[in-house]
Amino acid sequence: MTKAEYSFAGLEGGEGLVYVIGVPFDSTSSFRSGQRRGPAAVRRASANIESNGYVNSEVYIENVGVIDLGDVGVVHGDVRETLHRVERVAEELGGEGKLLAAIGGEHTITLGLLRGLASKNGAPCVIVLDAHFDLRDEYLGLKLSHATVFRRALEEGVAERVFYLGVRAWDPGELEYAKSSDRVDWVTSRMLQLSGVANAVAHARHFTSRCESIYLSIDIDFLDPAYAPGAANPEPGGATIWDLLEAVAGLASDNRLIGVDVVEVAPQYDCGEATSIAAAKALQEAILAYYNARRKPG
Ligand SMILES: [Mn+2]
Repeated sequence: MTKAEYSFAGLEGGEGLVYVIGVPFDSTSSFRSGQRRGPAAVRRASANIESNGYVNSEVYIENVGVIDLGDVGVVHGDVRETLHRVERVAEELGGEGKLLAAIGGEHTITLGLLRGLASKNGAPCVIVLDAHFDLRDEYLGLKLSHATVFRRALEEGVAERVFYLGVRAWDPGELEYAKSSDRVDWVTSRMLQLSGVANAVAHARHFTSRCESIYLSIDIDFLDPAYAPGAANPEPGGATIWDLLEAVAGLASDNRLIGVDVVEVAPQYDCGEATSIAAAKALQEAILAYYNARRKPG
């Protein structure tokens, strides 16, 4: 691990309910790379916004017990070794009633996080906020890529089932795969707009109702490019910032949650740091929702 310039929410040390790590990796990025600078930008944003939530509006991040351990020492250009290192860190930090919160980096890092957490806790069910399925068998000749993450996770058994919110752009092959698997289900971005975020969250909760543990993965391209111009693979027709925070709060309010990540922020393409701030706010909301859920009896 290497020390980061800013810590998440500007917090230092203390008793931990939540561990934060950064994974500054972007080597398989195929369009607008630069997600290696995501952790620094999201932390900087998190240290400069107010510490209460949007939904969890009367709870404050400094009361949760967040420990930022810095960044995983990634190896640029070597996805296998980087995932191996992420896996070891996740295995060490995961479980025992703690929440692991990771800041990417490209979406590929989620595979390392799931491998590590699954080896400790068993495979979680994964809820993904994303414009894309990331279910290709291979992409640009690579089996390990930001576009294949959840195909590998399902095959390896490190994700029990996967539910997507906000998908709207796919390759015919991955749509076919998604339709043929009873371990995959989704609400498209269009259905989310038409039926509302509360229905989408209820659908996700139903699909994961029998799961022992939950992992929440937030690809910032879930948001419309209007709200997240600094996404690495922006796709029109996405969610609003209000939908993002409502969805995150609804899904993370669950004491089965063992991990959360926010990925795919490419700060060089950002405008006015809007994307980094949205990512920081979403991760903060997830942590506050989890903290609130843990405080409730039963
Ligand atoms: Mn993705």
